[in-house]
Amino acid sequence: MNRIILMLFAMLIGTNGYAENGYDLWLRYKPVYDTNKTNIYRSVIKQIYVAGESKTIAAATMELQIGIKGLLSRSLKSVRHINTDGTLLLGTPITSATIAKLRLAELSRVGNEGYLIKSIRINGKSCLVIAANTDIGVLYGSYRLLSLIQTGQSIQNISIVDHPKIQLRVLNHWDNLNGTIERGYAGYSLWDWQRLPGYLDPRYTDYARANASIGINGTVINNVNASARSLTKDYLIKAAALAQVFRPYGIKIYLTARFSAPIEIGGLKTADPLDPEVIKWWKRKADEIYSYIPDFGGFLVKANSEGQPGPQDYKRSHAEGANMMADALAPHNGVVMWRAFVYENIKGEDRAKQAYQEFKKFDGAFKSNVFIQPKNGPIDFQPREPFHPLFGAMSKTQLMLEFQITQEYLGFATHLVYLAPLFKETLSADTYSKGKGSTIAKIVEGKLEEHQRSGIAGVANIGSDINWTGHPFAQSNWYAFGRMAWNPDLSPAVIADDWLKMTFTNDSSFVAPVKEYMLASREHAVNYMMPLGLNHIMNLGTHYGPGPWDKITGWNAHDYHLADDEGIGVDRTDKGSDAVSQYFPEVRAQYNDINKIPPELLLWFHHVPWKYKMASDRNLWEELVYRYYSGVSAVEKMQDKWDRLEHKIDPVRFEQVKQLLAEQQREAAWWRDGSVLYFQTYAKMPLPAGYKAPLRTLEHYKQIKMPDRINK
Ligand code: GCW
Repeated sequence: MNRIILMLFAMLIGTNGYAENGYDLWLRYKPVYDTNKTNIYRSVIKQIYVAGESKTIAAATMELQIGIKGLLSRSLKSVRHINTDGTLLLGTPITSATIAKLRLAELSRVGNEGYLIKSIRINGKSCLVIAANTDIGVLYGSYRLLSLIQTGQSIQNISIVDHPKIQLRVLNHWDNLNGTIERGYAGYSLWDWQRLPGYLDPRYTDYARANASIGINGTVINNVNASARSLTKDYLIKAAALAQVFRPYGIKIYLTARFSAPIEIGGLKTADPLDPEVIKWWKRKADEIYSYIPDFGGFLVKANSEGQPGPQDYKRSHAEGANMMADALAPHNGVVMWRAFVYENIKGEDRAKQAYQEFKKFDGAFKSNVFIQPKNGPIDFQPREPFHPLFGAMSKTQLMLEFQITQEYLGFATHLVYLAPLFKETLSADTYSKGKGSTIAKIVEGKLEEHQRSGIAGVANIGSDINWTGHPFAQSNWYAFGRMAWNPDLSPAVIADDWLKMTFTNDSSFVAPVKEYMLASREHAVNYMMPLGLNHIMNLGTHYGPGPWDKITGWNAHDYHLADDEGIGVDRTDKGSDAVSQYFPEVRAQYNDINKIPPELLLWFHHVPWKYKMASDRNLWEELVYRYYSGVSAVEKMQDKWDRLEHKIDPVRFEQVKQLLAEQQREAAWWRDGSVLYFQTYAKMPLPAGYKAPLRTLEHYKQIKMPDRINK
């Protein structure tokens, strides 16, 4: 009862006068609470002088007006000349003679999307200039300026020069035409196909604002398990309407292309990529798409994977399939993003080796507008995987890295798991392909092998929920993906810090402890789900909750952990499946050697005896138990921590997170107890002293069914 009254009260008043529902994401623009700072900010920005007429410049101006109004309670006067100190000047050397006259040398370094924000005296007046080579650069600079104020940083005497390190920074929506989302945990699809193109939901603009604010410049709006219908005229017109909303924000639309579309919607008898009719069909289709969407980005393709059609259906290769589509798009500058997530549903070769085996041989065979898109790890977005061996192995091919922002294997929208440390782990992994320092970040940036194009993708966690992502903290994963796509060198801590301040409060007594937890949260989840390199032991139907015992046809959970009376783990060394041979010698030597492999990847590469002595001095069984229990107790500690932060943020989001943490704790304990009891049947050792035994039997945990939910 008390809780309900509290919630109602909160809905009426909230901390800042009204309830916060999370809709505004990190673009809340709440008043700066430090009056000194407010006064300084106000003296630096008194009025705005905008050069340029485009919709993008209008979007930048609108954002600055809304932002400054919220942050500094000031309506920015728009002027046409610099007549006082405190003028914010926006534009490019093309749109503004004043900016052209400044001859800003930095602009030669920022490319098409970068910007500079600089304090400059013009005509004796102190001004703040946001300059770029393009209007999009000006828009990005405007968001950056607002974020400086949102996070309480100085904007006096500044000089910031920034530009993205990766060209294509793309969200992949796994949204179906019927409104459901594959692996989406925040409600239904944002795209209202029924009412498009006539009705443009204002959410589309807010979606574009949020993405532009973190530098995302592309979106694949439909599922990789694609429907050919999305390429029909009706749907292209709808997609074109979305493209029109996104365009001012620098966001291009891409579509997934079902390989068999020429048969399904084209009336052809085949989709053979070498068939002249098929080639003609895709060319015409591309021309048609560009007639509706002149800046269309290109196709994302999942071919010959998990039952999807592809060139191999006609005994043609991935290269022949991808190149045929690339030729159709090339006259329009479109690209093909061809996924490397392929494996046989029937058990045979080690699944971790399959993508490399299928793709490596085609290195150098792809057209210049093709990307090959591997996931971060060789199996499937598991809580922890070693990096994908294709990185470094295909130096003549543009590789587009795919992360999963939606938490398919990391607690859906129920668990607080901050993914930036996972992203960072992959980006900073050293492949040694060209000697020490050949990191995945450099490969993806196109720097290491000097590719013309570069790109990175993230499977979106966005849906129709009022706060976009379901869990309030899942917003941080969308945010972190964008920030790291722009600059892979950023640290997860800096990103968490910015996000917390913009999303909740600048109060350091809130930010510091919550940030600390966020940074460790992924490791905690690994520990209570799949520690020590274990993977794919979730319930195989729902992908939720523990299921190391699960058996379905084809691959079953046991194949991924291979527990027996001797030990546990999959031998992928040169004595086992030899997956280690797909890595460069330095990495291979480390992974192959049980004494050199980090414990976090131990059971991915080695089958290890239960009594094996770990560096911690515990034996393997004890270490496994230790990790499962420490994962759960970390969540419990976070619950205590969170309770102590009650009045520091608005009550609605406080209460939401509190409830979700309680769910997370229950489910973490379910993971721990089910898994420990199951593995104990092989290890045949008691729980080490000091651990509380699970309350129920293994049979009980095996029977737990995940409650129904939409879009699982
Ligand atoms: O992780 C698996 C998911 C599938 C998904 C597939 C893929 C879109 O369980 O739902 O299908 O990966 O990435 O293609």
